[in-house]
Amino acid sequence: MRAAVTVSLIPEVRQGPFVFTGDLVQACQRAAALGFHAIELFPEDPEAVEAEELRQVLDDCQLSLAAVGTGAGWFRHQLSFTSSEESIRSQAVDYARRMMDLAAAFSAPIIIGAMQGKASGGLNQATALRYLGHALFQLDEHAEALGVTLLYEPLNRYESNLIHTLADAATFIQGAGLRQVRLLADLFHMNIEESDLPGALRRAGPLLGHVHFSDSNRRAAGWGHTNFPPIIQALRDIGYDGYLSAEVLPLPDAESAARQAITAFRQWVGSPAAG
Ligand SMILES: [Mn+2]
Repeated sequence: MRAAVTVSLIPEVRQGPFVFTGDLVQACQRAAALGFHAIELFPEDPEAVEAEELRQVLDDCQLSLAAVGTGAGWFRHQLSFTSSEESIRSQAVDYARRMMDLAAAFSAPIIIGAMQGKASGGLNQATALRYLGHALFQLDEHAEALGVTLLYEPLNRYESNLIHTLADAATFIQGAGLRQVRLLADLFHMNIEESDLPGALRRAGPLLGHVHFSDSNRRAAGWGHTNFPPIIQALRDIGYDGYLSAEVLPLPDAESAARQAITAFRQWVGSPAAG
């Protein structure tokens, strides 16, 4: 397992669970200095990031790109896969595809979180899920062509009303015949929705593709009341070898949150070689 930290370039969501915000070069330098292996990037838009510039910064800092978030599609453009308007749904898929093109240049997956939307405005749950399945199916095909996976993140009940648990997400993914989609297990959302975190991770098994390494209060691991050792043990037991990515609030400040996240990683996971 390897340690990643979130970097947001989206001006609209400075209040979000992003450790570093604003300046990509500075963020990468801090992430590397603290010992992270990778960053998880939330670009302003797919075209706002020059792939060559990003590659240069990552190379200079000896960092990998763990994943690329698509949240700006919703926060900046209100694009959602479950909009009641067909044109918005298709723009949303197009936006995510372009983000995937950027991420695939680094063999990184994109994350589908906020863009999944919710059943609202007269749209019922069954229809919303059908729209979501249709969007993911189109992205699944694009991912297969590019040779990458994509990550679907179940959100807690206060953020979406579609799918809340890893088990329901796995059923949905398998039922829709999606081949490139993996589960993103966010330990903060899971703390609200799951009855047994290690058990849910074990059942996710090989479908698990990414972990948001966050405590119960969305602060850095170790600064809430989540019991991490059994969670790490479950990840080891299923042979998970992906990222633990610190998607946490920058509290009391970005540097302290990042330092605590990597300290917790070293305490509970150890060196990357110990996996
Ligand atoms: Mn998350």
